[in-house]
Amino acid sequence: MASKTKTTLADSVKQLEKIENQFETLQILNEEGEVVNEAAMPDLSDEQLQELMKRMVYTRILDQRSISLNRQGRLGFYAPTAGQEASQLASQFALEKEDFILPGYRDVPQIIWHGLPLYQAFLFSRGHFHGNQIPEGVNVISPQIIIGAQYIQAAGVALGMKKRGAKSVAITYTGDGGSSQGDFYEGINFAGAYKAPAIFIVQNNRFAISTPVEKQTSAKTIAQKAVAAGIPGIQVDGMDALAVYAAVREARERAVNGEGPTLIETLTYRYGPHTMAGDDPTRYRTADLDNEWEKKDPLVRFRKFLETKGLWNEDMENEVIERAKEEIKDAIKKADEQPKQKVTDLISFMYEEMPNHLEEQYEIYKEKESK
Ligand SMILES: Cc1ncc(C[n+]2csc(CCOP(=O)(O)OP(=O)(O)O)c2C)c(N)n1
Ligand SMILES: [Mg+2]
Repeated sequence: MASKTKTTLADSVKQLEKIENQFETLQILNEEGEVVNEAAMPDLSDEQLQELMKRMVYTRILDQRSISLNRQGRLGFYAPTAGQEASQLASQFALEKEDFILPGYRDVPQIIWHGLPLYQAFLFSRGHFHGNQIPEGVNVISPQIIIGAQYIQAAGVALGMKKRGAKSVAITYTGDGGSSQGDFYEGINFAGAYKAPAIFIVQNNRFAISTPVEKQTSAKTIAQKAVAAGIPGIQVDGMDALAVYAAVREARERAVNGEGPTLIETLTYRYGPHTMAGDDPTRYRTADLDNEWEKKDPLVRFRKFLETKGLWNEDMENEVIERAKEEIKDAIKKADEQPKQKVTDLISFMYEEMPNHLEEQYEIYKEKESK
């Protein structure tokens, strides 16, 4: 009997190895911007390719400006995004307007490109309630700070879409750290069980603040965690906009065709600190690792690809940079012009119907504010 038990477990170990080794990384553009996987090439027009590049350039500038504005005390909470543009923007680019985004704190670019006015994103950073008043028709919620919670919400939104017969998807994002949360497993499992049209993205930027991904899990990939939920999982090169786009587009097709959710792990890197609250990446990352990832830069490789096709040049790049700077300046001005937030505003906008205990507090603050 003893030897039989040993054999059974040995088979399971082999099976695990086999499964793990089947998770390859989808890449379409290599670091030189050359197409290495023609078969997976997504169907995008020249204009769409240019638009995606414009958004990545714009967002890199937005990141630089947001960091400066934060240092000047003109923004509040900010989680830098440079390095993650392909992972963030190509995934949003694969969506339709009716799709719903449930972002984490680093995913502000996706919701801006999905329609949230920039000045409201700045107000969100400042903790101003108007930053959370999402305009009608813009299918996003405010960035979630509680890691993993958005996975549960996405499963629910997706199930709601399915029940209404909508041909749309809910997409959500977390990080390598977030993939260790219970909510992550509950979300993918629930959506799988109900074949809800959800797309679960894990942006694996190798660190959860200072904790390296190696300490996060003994699984070889995060994508393979889909197997236990009975849903497909794929690992993609998250510095390759085309690979990210192709994977999300296909996941969207499956979802709207009633085939259920997909888990997508994007291998990426954040160049900056975790947030602007004061962590020092040199304490937990080596310069060698930073250099290795900067060589994979999503903008550099996509730019090379477009230049070879005659679809991009310096003038186009400069035009986007200038436009970004102008629009950011206007948006921060508009954010500054918003009336200062009052405690009564905070109370009134928290719930659709004000609970009794808050009514009392509301009256107290109304009185104070009138003086
Ligand atoms: C439930 C929960 N636990 C802890 C935190 C504190 N916290 C904020 S960000 C973070 C690291 C998350 O890392 P990762 O999921 O890899 O995302 P990244 O910041 O790298 O994009 C932690 C632990 C939190 N916000 N929520
Ligand atoms: Mg991370």
